[in-house]
Amino acid sequence: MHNLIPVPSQFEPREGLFKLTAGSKIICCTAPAKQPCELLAEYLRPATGFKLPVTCGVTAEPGDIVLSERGDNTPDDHGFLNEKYTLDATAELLKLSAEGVAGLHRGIQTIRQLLPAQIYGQDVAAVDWTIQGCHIEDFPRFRWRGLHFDVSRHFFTEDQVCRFIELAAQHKFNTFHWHLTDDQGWRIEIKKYPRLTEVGAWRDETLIEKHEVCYPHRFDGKRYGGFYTQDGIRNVVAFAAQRGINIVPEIDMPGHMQAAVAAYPELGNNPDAKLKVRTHWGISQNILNPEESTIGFCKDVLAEVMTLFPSKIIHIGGDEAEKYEWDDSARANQRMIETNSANSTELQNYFMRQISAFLEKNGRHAIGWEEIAHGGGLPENAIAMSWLSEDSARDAIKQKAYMVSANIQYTYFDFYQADPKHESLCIGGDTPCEKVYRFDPIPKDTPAEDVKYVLGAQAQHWTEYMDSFARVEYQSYPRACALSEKLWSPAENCCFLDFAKRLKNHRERLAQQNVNAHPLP
Ligand code: TNX
Repeated sequence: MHNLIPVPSQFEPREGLFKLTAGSKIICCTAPAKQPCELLAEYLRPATGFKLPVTCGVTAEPGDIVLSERGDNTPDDHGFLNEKYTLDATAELLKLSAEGVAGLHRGIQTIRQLLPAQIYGQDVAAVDWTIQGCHIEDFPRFRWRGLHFDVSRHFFTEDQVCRFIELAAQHKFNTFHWHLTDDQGWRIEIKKYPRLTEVGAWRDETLIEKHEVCYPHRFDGKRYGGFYTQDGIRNVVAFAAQRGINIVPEIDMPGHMQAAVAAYPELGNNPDAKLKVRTHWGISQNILNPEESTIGFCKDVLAEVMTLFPSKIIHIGGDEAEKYEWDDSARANQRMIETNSANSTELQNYFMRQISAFLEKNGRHAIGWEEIAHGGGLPENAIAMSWLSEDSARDAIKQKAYMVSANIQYTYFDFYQADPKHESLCIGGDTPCEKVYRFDPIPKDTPAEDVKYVLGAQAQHWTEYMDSFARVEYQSYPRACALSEKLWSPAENCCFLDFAKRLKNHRERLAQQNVNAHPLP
């Protein structure tokens, strides 16, 4: 049988053995198919040493790979594409056909997995590059299959972010949620507000050990930071697009904004406070003020974000905005009156609605952590990202609004995956791989006709306690393999024991790429 992860919808073994050789060609005949063909050639080259030509207008000969798509490349209102594909391996040809180019992106990852695991390696190896004959029909169960990555708490280079995305693509994820700003560092260059990165991208030092447990807090005394230039961001967006991955950028507001307030004190509630970029973890009580000018600042930032990210969906945060400052501030109380808000929660709702409406005016949709629905419901057309409980997911669905599950019980990969005694420090939790595999993004008792409101789900990589990329990989794999299967494969094909068997072989693919995967399960 096969060792595909995620498991395809349909797999039938067939007679024959397809053999890739130095003489193989990659053939495609539509313009959109050319890029995935070239990516496939690039993928196959390091391990095989073959420089497979990508050609058109020739007849396929034995040993060739043929890619075709039928032109279904129009995204839906949320930007999602048709990802269905069919793959046929025979003694003569390897044929990948799809409705659209997104299906080719998924299919070329399947081709790699069908080859010997050394295909993921770097050295030209003396391997028989054969694929057992088969017929595969495959398509995703959910539209949004995501991995979230916090690059504020710890900063990761463009190359590391690209590797994160490449590994995601291998598991047929299609959404990369890039958490670019937070209290501990602002990571995206904004031309109109240079101090966001000049000041906001750097903190004086970083907490050592666990937040709120070890008193007095101890710090490392080392200035820390970094950011992406707009050109750097464009490179990452292009790298992701080449793999059929959409990047949903997040600018978190009105909380998790201490780095921005440190850069521009007039955005805060106490302009004289001289706040610094936060050096420890936990929720900051220093949030944006609710002035119209501050909402204007957020719109300016998002205007630049929209020039960099083609995503139809933009994340506006909204989580954990503690509003002690608003409750205590005469100006904020004045704003409550001006905006007809009965309290500070309603004032935040007003804030989020202005931002969401601005995105709508620009042809995009807002997504926000579930708190964007507090104090007045979800803004029109906004998507809820449910994290604390299924109730928020159910509320969104009841409102006939779309939701994405980031369920804290199952999808927080900053949580422990094994006995804490033997693990490096994590924020807490207990989320072994097998538990991830038990996750279902559809809230219990969702009426069948409302299942369509569940766009999908994603795993969270909050990086307070992940200070290296090796650590990120350790937290992510193999749990991301488990999640990928639950989001891609039909529920009736998902069986943990079978997954665990396939994972044994899949680990060899990860090992070929030196992925620092956790040994369990
Ligand atoms: C809550 S989940 C947060 C993050 C933290 C995370 C740690 C969410 C929307 N906000 O700011 O990093 O917990 O698990």
